[in-house]
Amino acid sequence: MSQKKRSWAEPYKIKTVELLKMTTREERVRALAEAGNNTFLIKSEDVYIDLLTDSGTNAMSDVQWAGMMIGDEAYAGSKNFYNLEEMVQKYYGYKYLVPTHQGRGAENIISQILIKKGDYVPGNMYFTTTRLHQELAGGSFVDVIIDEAHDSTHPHPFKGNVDLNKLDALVKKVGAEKIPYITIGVTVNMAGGQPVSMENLRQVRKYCQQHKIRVVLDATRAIENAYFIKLRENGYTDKTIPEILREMCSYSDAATMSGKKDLLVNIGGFLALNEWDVFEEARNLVVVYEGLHTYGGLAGRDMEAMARGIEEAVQYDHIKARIGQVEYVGQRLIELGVPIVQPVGGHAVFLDAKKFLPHLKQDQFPAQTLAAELYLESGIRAMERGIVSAGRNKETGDHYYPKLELVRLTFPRRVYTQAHCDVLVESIESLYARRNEIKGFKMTYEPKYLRFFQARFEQLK
Ligand code: PM9
Repeated sequence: MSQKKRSWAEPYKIKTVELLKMTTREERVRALAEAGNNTFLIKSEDVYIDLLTDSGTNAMSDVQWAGMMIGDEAYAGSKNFYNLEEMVQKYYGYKYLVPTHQGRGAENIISQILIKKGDYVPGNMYFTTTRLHQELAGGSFVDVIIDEAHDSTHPHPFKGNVDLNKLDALVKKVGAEKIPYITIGVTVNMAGGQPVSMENLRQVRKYCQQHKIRVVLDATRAIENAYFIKLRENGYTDKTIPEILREMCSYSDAATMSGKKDLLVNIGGFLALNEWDVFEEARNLVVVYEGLHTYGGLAGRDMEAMARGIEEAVQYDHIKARIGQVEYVGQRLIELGVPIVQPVGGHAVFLDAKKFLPHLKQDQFPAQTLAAELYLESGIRAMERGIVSAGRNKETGDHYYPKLELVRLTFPRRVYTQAHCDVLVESIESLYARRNEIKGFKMTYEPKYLRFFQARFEQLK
């Protein structure tokens, strides 16, 4: 007898609510014009469902809020730092901890310590802030992700994997001494939240050990990656999320972390290390950029919330529901024939703007246009992850033309319900129905660094 399918529900109940403002189309037209058609520049109070990012937008639990009340705000030696250090050692397995205000603080420090001018830093697809810090330190980023990652519909279960042949080709071309480390993002944000397999991490570790290249994990969404390994990789079904996470980290020398994602807080990050010498330098540099090495730009209460967030984030019920929500939206869009990145990733559903708006050329900014149109349609805010985010080649000055031209619908953790998800799907469905009428953009203002945050656009006539 076949078993009846049982419904799914969020594994929490709601204790405090924040009221949402519904806007009219006229109000949204005005708000978008003031924002130069860039969703980053829209005021939050003009947004109905905010899927701009999963960064710092999480809902904290009562236990985390209780932790905020026992913040030890001493300048030096806060007890919350020691608690955070213990949690990072326990769940991630690194020996040393340097707290930072957020992920890019850790990226800045590790880049400055390890990269010399003229070095190369391979990675499994670029991430905006990570690559910029590598470049500012004098390095050049080289993409060594497998080809499948650049194909929005390839069904590879671990599209975040490193292509060892590409890595080897780089080592042969420039020499291992010019490669201080490889960055491995788990999961890979710009590829659509795609995971890396344990087998691949093991192979990269082995190769890098042979060539004396360090492995630095971008552990920002490592817990989500661990869940995909449990789901998809042979030999891991019966392992717990903490066991998988520890094993993943064991194949690296260090990790940069934006706690604003996996760790269920609104601010915070860290650099975690195993080598004493590198730690000593990092502990020294953090004083220059962030604050003393026992707070790194954070209040004691922020460190406590992050320490408690780690324990909640590795719970199976939490991570299953978190990724389950993203999967739910992804599957509904697939059923409607809307082009999205597949397999559905961990933190977001990514609309394929090249396929959604095939009549627009890439330098008419299809993903930027689509994100703006989604806001006009429904008040839902998403983010461009295409040519604008990719920026310009620092040598030639030309735009990078990434294969993936995406709009990211990013899910804050524990914030929206299944009903919000249904509203989202219906909004995209009606936008898809009128896709042929949508005109592209030209860029009218372009800042020098990380242009996607502040660039402005005008609609083409
Ligand atoms: N990610 C995101 O929305 C926020 C800034 S970019 C819009 O996805 C990875 C994989 C990230 C990330 C931030 C950082 C930087 C590093 N690695 O934002 O500095 O996704 O805490 O972290 C954002 P911070």
